[in-house]
Amino acid sequence: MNLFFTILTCAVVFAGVVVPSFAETVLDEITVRGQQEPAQEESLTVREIRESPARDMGEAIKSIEGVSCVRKGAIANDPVIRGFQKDNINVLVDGVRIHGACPSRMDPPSFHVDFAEVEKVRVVKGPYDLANPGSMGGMIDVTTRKPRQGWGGDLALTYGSWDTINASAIGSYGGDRLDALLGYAYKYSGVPEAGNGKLITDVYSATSPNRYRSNAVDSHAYEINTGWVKVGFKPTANSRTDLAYTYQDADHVLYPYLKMDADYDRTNRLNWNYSIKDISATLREVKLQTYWDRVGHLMDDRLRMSSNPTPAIKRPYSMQTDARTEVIGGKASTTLKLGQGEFNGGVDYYNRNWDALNQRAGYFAYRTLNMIPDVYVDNFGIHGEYEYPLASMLRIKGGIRGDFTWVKADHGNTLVPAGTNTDFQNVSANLQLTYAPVKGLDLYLGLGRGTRTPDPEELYIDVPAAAPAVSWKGNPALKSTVNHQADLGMKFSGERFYLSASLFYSDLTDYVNFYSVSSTVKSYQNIHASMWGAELGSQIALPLDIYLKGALTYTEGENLSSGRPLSEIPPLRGMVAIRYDNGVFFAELAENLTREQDLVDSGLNEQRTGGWATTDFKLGYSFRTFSFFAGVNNIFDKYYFSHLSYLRDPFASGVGVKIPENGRNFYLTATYRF
Ligand SMILES: [Cu+2]
Repeated sequence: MNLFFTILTCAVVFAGVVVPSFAETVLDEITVRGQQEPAQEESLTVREIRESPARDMGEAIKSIEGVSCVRKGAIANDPVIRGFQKDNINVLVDGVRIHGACPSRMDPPSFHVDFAEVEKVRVVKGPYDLANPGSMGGMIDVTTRKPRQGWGGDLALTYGSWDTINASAIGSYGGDRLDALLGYAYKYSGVPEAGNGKLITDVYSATSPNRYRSNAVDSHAYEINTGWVKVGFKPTANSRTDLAYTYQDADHVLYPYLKMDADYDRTNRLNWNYSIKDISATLREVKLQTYWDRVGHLMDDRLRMSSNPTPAIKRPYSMQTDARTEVIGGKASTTLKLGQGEFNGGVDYYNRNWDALNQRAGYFAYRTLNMIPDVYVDNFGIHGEYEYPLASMLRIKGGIRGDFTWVKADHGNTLVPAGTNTDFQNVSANLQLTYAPVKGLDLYLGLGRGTRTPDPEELYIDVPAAAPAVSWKGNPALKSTVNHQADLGMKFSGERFYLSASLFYSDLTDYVNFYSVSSTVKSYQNIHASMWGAELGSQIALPLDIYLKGALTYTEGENLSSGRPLSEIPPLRGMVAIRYDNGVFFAELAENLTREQDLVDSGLNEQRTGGWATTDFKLGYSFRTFSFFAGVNNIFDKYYFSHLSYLRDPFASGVGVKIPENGRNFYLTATYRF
């Protein structure tokens, strides 16, 4: 602490003498967060994205109240909103629905967008997005960067502990009619070390079949190349069309949490948009979108001892899964000015295919098993929302959405025959009231009904195993989950501060719960569940360019059918940060605190996780179009575990095996903008 205050004092003196303050980025942020963002939404600002040493978007948005993530390796962080994860939330990139191919979720949707592509991340907490199917517990809306006016470019290079490299180059041109952007990103990392000085791959006993081979334990953790191009054209002054394409190739991604690692993960993402504005006094905007994406994923255990338990056995691997998923979709929407209010409505459609083939040695003799049996999901939806100012201090917004979903397995497995199908009809709706009795005070009430259909894995996955090993089976009889949620929010803000508080309660009918059917079978069941929680956030600008930030997040989930806690719920978490920032130079010290999680699902043998505190420090300096950032995370080299970052059977790589979080790590970033 003393060291920090010495640095801080030096910084204040140095900055006060040498550089005049010219930008007030953090103050702008306070204004946006306090006065412009709706109570149920949060965002990651451009500044936070620029400063963040995060390897991916999932890791970066952990800084938002109410958001955490599940980690299975050094990258591929999977966001969790409050207690909602996986298909209980939507993660969309420029409105594009993208899914991971891996049945063990090595590649969550957020993995398929490079952090360097990202301009803004908006998080909607609760069932308040009606423009997309399935935003039952919330939505993460990623907006990618657009070209700036004229010729421009951005170069960024981060180098850090364990040879971590985040490098990106973006070139763009923005004209009156035509604009274009070209980007490239390269990411690489060695295997991180935990606070105990051991590699995160070095967590297995000397006899575990899942331990890494000696030549793989310290191989690199991942290597990812991403390239993207975006071309825009304005046919008229009030219309625009653009086409964007991204290709991502991730190689050799280690997942010490699981029994296999990824050989590759290849993504294609194509997105076309057209919009026309100000058509008439009533017809304000019409938007059209079509997209296509495809992910191919191959994983096996060739880096683990299980692949070749004895030198006598010659085989490349003992298990492998070859998976792919593809989505094609389209949307049409319109904005109308009706009376004093505004109407937004539209229709959307998507088709998703998911196929995963599994091969295993031993009893299965490398027979190909239809793990996910070539499943097609078709979804058609229609939605409308109306926002109306009831009085100068009171706004009301309400809407409704209907969805038709058809699911069909083209192949069969030991669980279902080929041609098995099911369908769902769902209605989502919400009503939101914002009341501002005095300037600077906003009160919010949200009532929402959100739905989501069971996904192909929960319905039809089949991973048979010879007992005593555990089989993993889908449940073809699953129903859609319905979330009835109430949100209360309060925001108190001024020129130099904001304080926000929110409280939610969620009643979940037919929540899809993973459970033990018997000691040798695990599957999914519909249960009655509830979740509640609260978040507190604040940012304050003090004199002498000093800023304080604090956040607190809590969620509790209960399986009302069994009276047990829900599994994988993040524990109580808080953050406090002090920052000196004069617009040219900044220094920030942050303390992250997490309480132990003892609300665990004993039915899945979920274990409690202890509490922890870590300290991060960063510095930054801007000189003309150059910026430099340097930081150290987990300064005191704490050895700790995140409750969400390990999984249970049949996904877990061993009984009692937990993967620790990263130990002390340094990074240096240089950016150049022209
Ligand atoms: Cu995988």
